[in-house]
Amino acid sequence: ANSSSTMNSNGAGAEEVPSVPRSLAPPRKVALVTGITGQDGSYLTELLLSKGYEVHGLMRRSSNFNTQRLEHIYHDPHATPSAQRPPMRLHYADLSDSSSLRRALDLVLPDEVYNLAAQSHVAVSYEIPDYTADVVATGALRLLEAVRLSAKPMRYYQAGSSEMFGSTPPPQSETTPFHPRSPYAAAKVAAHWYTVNYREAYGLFACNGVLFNHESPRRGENFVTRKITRAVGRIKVGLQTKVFLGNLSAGRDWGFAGDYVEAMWLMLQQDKPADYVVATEECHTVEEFLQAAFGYAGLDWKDHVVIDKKYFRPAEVDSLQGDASKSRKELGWKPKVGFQQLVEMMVDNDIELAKQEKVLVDAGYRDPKQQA
Ligand code: NDP
Ligand code: GDR
Repeated sequence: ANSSSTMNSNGAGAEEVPSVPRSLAPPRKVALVTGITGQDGSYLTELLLSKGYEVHGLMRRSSNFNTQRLEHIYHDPHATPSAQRPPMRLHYADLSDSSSLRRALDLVLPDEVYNLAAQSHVAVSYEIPDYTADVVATGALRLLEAVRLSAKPMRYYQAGSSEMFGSTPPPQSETTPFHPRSPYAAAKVAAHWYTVNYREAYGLFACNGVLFNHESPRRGENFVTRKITRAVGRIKVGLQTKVFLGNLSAGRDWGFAGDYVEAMWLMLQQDKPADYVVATEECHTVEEFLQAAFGYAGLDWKDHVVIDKKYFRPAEVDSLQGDASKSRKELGWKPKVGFQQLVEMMVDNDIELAKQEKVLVDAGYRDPKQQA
């Protein structure tokens, strides 16, 4: 018996199924991904499957289905023979529960572990600081400890963040001092140093990716880029007229998530473990993002944006712009998607989504005031 589980035929639930019979499967690398249901988890899963990996994801229990970003990858085991299904399995676990992490590692015995799970919203981390620290910092420590105690050697990737630089001015590189400005950022700094410590103390192959903001059509809808592009789509088709935002002058180095997961994988393929900054090396303000997104849709953002103080943070990170020269040189990594292309990709996606919502609204199946 084992605890492996998958989505049901709606692609959204979870139920008990037997694990992949290893003896019958061709030899392939095995990866374990925490946070598989998130933006990066879904892109990383696609990348690893395309490289021939067997991918195991850890998902937390939720009262709602939380597997929407994986629906295009998942095949119902009752409808599709196992030989035709991608080698991907989901298991329940939680970063706050060390026994679940140990059990998952013992069951899966991965070659590579990608720790992407987090309470990843900076503003929300002020509302739930204990929980954020528990999952982001202590969660990483729990997983590192489980990896260390495992009989099989495993390579470990830690999802670090440019938020760790906080108020230290740009450009920010691997040698820039951290000055975190939120409970989330402080917890990521702790996770960063736990990872360095496990590398130095136990010789673990453990890497920190210090990734600057990366976005996509799969970005959570309460991060500023997606909040803006969702609003552009809905305004364009007449489902809303206003969007409420906070600080428009903050600068971010925004890249495409699909490019960034490649850097994660590259880090674990090197001869030696190290830490790497991953960034486009360009900074744009939230206002510039507004101009690009509304402008692309033929709209003027000033007609639609209302400033609401509730979206300002107790402490802001004013300006982030990475120096990714180490990743370029040592990993051979560079971003493929630029700022304008990223904005257009997200706006195109969200106009299409809004058109689908509009059909439901026009047919009386949906209240136009209802947010997505
Ligand atoms: P998301 O918020 O989209 O995904 C976070 C994932 O973590 C989700 O799968 C979520 O599950 C899961 N999760 C949350 N809490 C727990 C928990 N207690 N136990 C297990 N899983 C949990 O984040 P991204 O994909 O954007 O980011 C991935 C990682 O990279 C995060 O660690 C983030 O902090 C970090 N990061 C992100 C950057 C970005 O710009 N996107 C930049 C730098 C770092 P559920 O789906 O159920 O919510
Ligand atoms: P960030 O992303 O905090 O950089 O963290 P977010 O999109 O939340 O904020 C970016 C900037 O936009 C400003 N802002 C608003 N932000 C949100 N969410 N909602 C608003 O209405 C709004 N108005 C203005 C913010 O003040 C901020 O300056 C993201 C997350 O993915 C982290 O997990 C990750 O570590 C970092 O990126 C790198």
